[in-house]
Amino acid sequence: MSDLERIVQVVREGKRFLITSHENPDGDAIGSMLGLGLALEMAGKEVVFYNKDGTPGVLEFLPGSEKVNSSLNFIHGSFDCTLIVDCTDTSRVGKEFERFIVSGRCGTKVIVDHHQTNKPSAELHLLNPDASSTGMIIYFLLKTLSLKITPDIAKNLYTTIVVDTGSFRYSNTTQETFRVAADLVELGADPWQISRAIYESEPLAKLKLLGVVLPTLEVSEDGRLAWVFANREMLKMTSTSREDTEGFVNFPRSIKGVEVAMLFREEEPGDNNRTRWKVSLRSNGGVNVSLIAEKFGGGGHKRAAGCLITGTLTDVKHRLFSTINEAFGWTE
Ligand SMILES: [Mn+2]
Repeated sequence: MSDLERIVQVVREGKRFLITSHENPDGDAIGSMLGLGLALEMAGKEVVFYNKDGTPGVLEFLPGSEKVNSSLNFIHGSFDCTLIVDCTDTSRVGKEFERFIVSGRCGTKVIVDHHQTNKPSAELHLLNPDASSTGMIIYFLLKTLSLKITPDIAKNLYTTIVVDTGSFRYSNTTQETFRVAADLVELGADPWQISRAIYESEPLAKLKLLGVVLPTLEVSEDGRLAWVFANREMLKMTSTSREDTEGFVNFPRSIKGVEVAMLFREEEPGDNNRTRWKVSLRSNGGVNVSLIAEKFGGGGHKRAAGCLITGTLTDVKHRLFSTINEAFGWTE
């Protein structure tokens, strides 16, 4: 039996499901969780939604977003099945979830994802690196299961596609993307309402933050690398939080000739009070930045990846840039 056949069986037979995704969830993570979970609820199943960081404010417009728990403390009993979406590695769900796995209450663990991986960490996997979003994989899974896609489910799944394709602009946008999106619009997703909610509902403070981050823009001598950074001081100064840097990496990426763009975001200090930087990497297509992120213990896709590096910004940049130059045979 294939994994897909077994997943269909586990989902049909199961009564109680836990659905989760990676920390710092984006629109694909939350939209996939809700799109899948609402469909299971419609089929009469009990579903518990869990994400360590809850639903970010910008995604609260998603139908069902209030159902997402940010703790497993109050969850009793065991599940028949745990579905982990938009995430290949259970450690990215967080420590609380890893303890939950050890407690043996997860039932069959299923990973549904479109990230590239060599070692997924569950019993069953539904992986398709060619899918524009995890929500697209969920869409086909719901079809296979003959589950109805209600307007609320359509809104969630359509959102996963919009955010992961950069509004149908990135190279992961295919004929199929438009076909599925068109179907979801027919089923009740409103493109204008969704793009307005995602892209044109920015808090003023986020634009103030952009105003202090953009002057940090630099380009390497050969013009291949470009980056900006946001330190904790800037966040404090503008009363913003880390999630407000979302999308900033697109500014260095938009420069003509740039092949790899980066956003360095200062995180809470780690052990020994050492500075840590969350690095978002974007490729304009020629090179695979997930290879770079993996070298620093992170991961992602060919064109979008991330990792966490400890050290001063100068040191972190130096290590990262030499790794990039070496990996792609570019001379500094
Ligand atoms: Mn995704």
